[in-house]
Amino acid sequence: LSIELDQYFKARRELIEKSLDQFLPSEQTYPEKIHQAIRYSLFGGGKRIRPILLLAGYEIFRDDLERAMPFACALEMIHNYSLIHDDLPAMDDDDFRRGKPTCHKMFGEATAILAGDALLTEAFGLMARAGLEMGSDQVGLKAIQELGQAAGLSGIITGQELDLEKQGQVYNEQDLEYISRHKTAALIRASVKVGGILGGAGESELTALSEFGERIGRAFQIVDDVLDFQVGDRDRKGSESDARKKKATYPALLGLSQSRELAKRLSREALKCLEIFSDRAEPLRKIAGWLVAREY
Ligand code: GRG
Repeated sequence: LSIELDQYFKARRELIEKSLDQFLPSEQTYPEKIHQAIRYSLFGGGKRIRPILLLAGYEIFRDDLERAMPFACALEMIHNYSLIHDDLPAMDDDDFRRGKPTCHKMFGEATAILAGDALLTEAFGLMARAGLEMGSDQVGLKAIQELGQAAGLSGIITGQELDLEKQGQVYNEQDLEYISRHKTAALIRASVKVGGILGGAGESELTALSEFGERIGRAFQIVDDVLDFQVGDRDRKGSESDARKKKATYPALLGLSQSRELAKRLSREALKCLEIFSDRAEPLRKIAGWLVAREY
């Protein structure tokens, strides 16, 4: 990771975390436990990749990052809801996330379910308020529509459903492509695209951003699988490995080197999609490079 990109990530994370803190009630708000559970998960050491991608898409067109911040934070809230619910005993049944006990281990299942529900619901409320403040312009609504699709049946829900159905079952490359496109790429694609929508991108620019996002989203999932396969999640996040859970993954089906090749190919294709943009898309290009080279 270059020092330059490292500093860029750090600065963006600080901005995002400051806004997240402002958009949500404090831990002292009554009844305290649900607010504690929400903040425990939301401020538990996430990489903030999705909001960083949204802002990187936005900054191709505009400099006023604050305007996009409610949407960037909403995205991170939706992502954290999906992680809290994914960790529940009825789903992946994980005791650890990011090296710490999962939300339900700390606060109980019922509160963890509610914390996830709250993050999802508040995310859409936050975007609607921000959209209204944008006046008669429809970009807010378009952004909400895009994230609604990615968080819904065209995205993480169906991806998660097939992922659960294929656990311990026979699967093929088509299944893996479906799972990675829906479970992971949908939200990552929407991140980049919503940045463009809010920035005022034209149709062909939006298509380019969307195709870029789809490819880095798939590459991100493959790299996640590869890292899990190499070191096992107990070392990386403190949770049970995919192999032990008999999950459908790229390295288990194709082997490590073919999986790495596929991720690299997707990232090369992704970079091609950005050729129509000036050097204002440089952060987005650097992030794409980092996503496949990352080791955490
Ligand atoms: C609707 C319950 C429900 C789940 C949706 C997103 C999802 C499906 C489940 C989360 C688990 C998972 C492994 C998703 C794949 C995407 C992925 C690699 C998530 C981890 O994202 P990072 O690495 O997480 O960005 P951090 O910890 O940095 O926030």
